[in-house]
Amino acid sequence: MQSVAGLRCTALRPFIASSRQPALLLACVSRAWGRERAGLHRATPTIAALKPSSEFPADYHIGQTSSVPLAPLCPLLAGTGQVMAAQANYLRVRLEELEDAAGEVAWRAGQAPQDPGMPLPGPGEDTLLCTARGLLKKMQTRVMVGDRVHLSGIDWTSLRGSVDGVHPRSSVLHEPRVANVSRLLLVFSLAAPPFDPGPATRYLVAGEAAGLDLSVVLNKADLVEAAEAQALVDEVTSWGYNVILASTETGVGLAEMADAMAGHTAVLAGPSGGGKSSLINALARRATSAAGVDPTPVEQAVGEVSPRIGRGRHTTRNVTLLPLGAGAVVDTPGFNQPGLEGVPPDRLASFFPEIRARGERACAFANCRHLGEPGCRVAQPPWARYQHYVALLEERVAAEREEAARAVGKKARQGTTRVKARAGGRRVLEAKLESKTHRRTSRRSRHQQLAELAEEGMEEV
Ligand SMILES: Nc1nc2c(ncn2[C@@H]2O[C@H](COP(=O)(O)OP(=O)(O)O)[C@@H](O)[C@H]2O)c(=O)[nH]1
Ligand SMILES: [Mg+2]
Repeated sequence: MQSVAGLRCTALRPFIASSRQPALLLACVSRAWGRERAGLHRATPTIAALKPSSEFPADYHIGQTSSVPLAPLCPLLAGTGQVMAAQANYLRVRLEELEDAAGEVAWRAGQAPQDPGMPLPGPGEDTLLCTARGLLKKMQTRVMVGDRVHLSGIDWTSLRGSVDGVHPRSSVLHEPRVANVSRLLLVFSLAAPPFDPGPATRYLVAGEAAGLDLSVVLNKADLVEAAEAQALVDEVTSWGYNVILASTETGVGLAEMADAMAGHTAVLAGPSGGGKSSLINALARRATSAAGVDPTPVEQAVGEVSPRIGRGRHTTRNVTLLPLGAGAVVDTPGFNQPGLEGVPPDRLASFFPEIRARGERACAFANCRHLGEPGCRVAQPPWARYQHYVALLEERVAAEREEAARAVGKKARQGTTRVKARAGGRRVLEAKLESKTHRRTSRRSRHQQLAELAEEGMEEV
């Protein structure tokens, strides 16, 4: 084990310091050799010899690369992270844990490693540019933003790695499309634009329907009188929500928001102009100054990828998780006025805390819609958002009826007879020729349907 001619000096640099860890050194050297052999980069024989280390395996010679397997070579180069962004074939993954040789967690983000000699990402270097391994693609496992993924082949020099597994998702949000969201903060401004309970209720119902733990942020507290702000805080609190009064101008409420989001993958949603992006920037500035790192505006961190990674700017159309302390946050530009398509009329009541508190099951009729039916315990006595409940119920009932009518029309169109106009305005029913529905499906479209089904199935995982 004398000669390492042909290995790139840079590939070895971080690991020589930790040559006490033979497995790590071994992995690094063989990985570099592997790439050399694959012709991925030209030989730069900068290091002629590596100091023999007494702890280095005696039977290992750096020249004998053929006996050393390639990545995932060394468990020390493996770990777990969260997908922050996905674009084309690349995933940006923020490292959360690194594993030791036995596959045990040896380091967690924000903590000191158990072994002080362990090489760790430098400040701002905890995000790796990764590709999904071929096996994952073969199994049609789609990786989503927010996914917790297993990484192997982590290369500190180029800040790259491979995703070789996806951990089970705790939740999947469809708009924006993010996995593992554990907290929703709905941001409304108290002024400019003023707070309006009607549209706010629509957001709250959509949030409840998504089954997320939600809080309400009433922002721009600096623009209204303290008494007015307090009155609105009290009103929304009386609906049954946890309310945070905030302002990016005065900084009020930022600490409370940071507490609510700590360690979570959070989504900020609400009407455009409420101050979501401004709040995220203020929170990011707060987090970075608390950590003693130079404050970096989030927009910059979002818009630009590290020059070391060498990727371009992410467009705002892509959902991106922004790192925020120990957690991450998703800004939602352009998700205005949720449509509530997934809310069936008979479930609407369960998305109002006021109705839940009144015991919706306590009405005389189990299918009571709370529109003043005899024995209804919800419609009376009057409560603040009752009119918004009724308006949304009417909307959902009408939408459902329309949908049912469309389905009937479709069925009629698919029937076996059709109306044909004859001379003199006579209309006769005529048997339909064999329609497309009864034709044999081609093998090609059968295969395509199967592939689509399999894909859907994988996405549900
Ligand atoms: N006075 C005041 N203005 C704010 C506050 N937060 C945001 N704004 C302003 O509100 C406007 C919309 O903010 P933005 O963050 O883009 O809202 P978004 O659409 O929800 O992301 C911008 O002009 C901000 O400067 C606040 O706390 N106080
Ligand atoms: Mg915004």
